[in-house]
Amino acid sequence: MIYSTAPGDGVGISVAVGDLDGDGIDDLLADAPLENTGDLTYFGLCSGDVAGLSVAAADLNGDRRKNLALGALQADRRDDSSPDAGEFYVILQQ
Ligand SMILES: [Ca+2]
Ligand SMILES: [Ca+2]
Ligand SMILES: [Ca+2]
Repeated sequence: MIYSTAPGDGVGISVAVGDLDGDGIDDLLADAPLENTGDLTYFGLCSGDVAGLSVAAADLNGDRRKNLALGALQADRRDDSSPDAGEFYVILQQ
């Protein structure tokens, strides 16, 4: 069982399954998009972006390994020019 350590974190709102580390065994990703206590950090994203409200695992670069796609509903664009316009990230493993 996966559970949150703080009320309102939203653990389980978004989940994805896919072999993210290439070991042949599917991995489970469960995000906490409403977490605001600093227990979860996405480097490059700001507090309040609601990162992880949507997640997906798929091979997006053709290397046969699943990549993680992550939506940040209330992100403001990299230059802060569009408040709450949202952003979308793809994480490519090395
Ligand atoms: Ca795996
Ligand atoms: Ca891939
Ligand atoms: Ca925002």
